[in-house]
Amino acid sequence: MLRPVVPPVTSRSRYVRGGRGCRIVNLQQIFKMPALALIAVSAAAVIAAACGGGGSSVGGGGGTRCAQQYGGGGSSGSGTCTPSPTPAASAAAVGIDLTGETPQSTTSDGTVLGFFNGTKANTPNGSEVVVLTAATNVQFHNVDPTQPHTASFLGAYTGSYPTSFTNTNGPTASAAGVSISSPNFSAGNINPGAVSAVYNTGGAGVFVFGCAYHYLSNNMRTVIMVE
Ligand SMILES: [Cu+2]
Repeated sequence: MLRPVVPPVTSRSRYVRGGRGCRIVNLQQIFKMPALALIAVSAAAVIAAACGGGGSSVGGGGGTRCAQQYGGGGSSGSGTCTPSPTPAASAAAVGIDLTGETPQSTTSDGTVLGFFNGTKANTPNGSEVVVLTAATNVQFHNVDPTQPHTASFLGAYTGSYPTSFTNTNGPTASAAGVSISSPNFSAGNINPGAVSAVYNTGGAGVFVFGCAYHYLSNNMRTVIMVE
């Protein structure tokens, strides 16, 4: 003789309110309880709407739910949700390093030191003129193992380097997104191994950049060509 799956009402109510002793493991039991069933269906709808992409009329605006969940909107949904790919702000990398570097002579931009294209880690004598594409993202990477640096704008390159460090921001970082050739732009203090905010390369030009800490003492400087 089969025993009934659903316990009597009295024991069911005790199960629902039960604390640690409550053990409801039978799905059929769960879905026969109206309140729990409603919660379960709602949760399923939320998960479907959040992760199922467009076209669902159940949740209405599934993408929004997902965006809220990942944007810190405080959703209480517990389902795993794969966010639609948010394009990472790709940015050209400008490496900074002084340790192990020696001044490099260039054909038309004088002697440069401490800046280079990309993020080659602490490569001796990697210093070079930096070339960037106009109106794109750029980020400064300090790959120096021991020393903090800045990348600070010192004006257009006119065939020689300023004899003094005139950038008034120096260790103070400019706001993310601004043009690196805006007046007194500085990527600010960048500790060893750290990166700056993402900035914009702005308009074309040939610009002098230097480190606030080592411009005068080491001639740590370069030309950044934006083209
Ligand atoms: Cu420096």
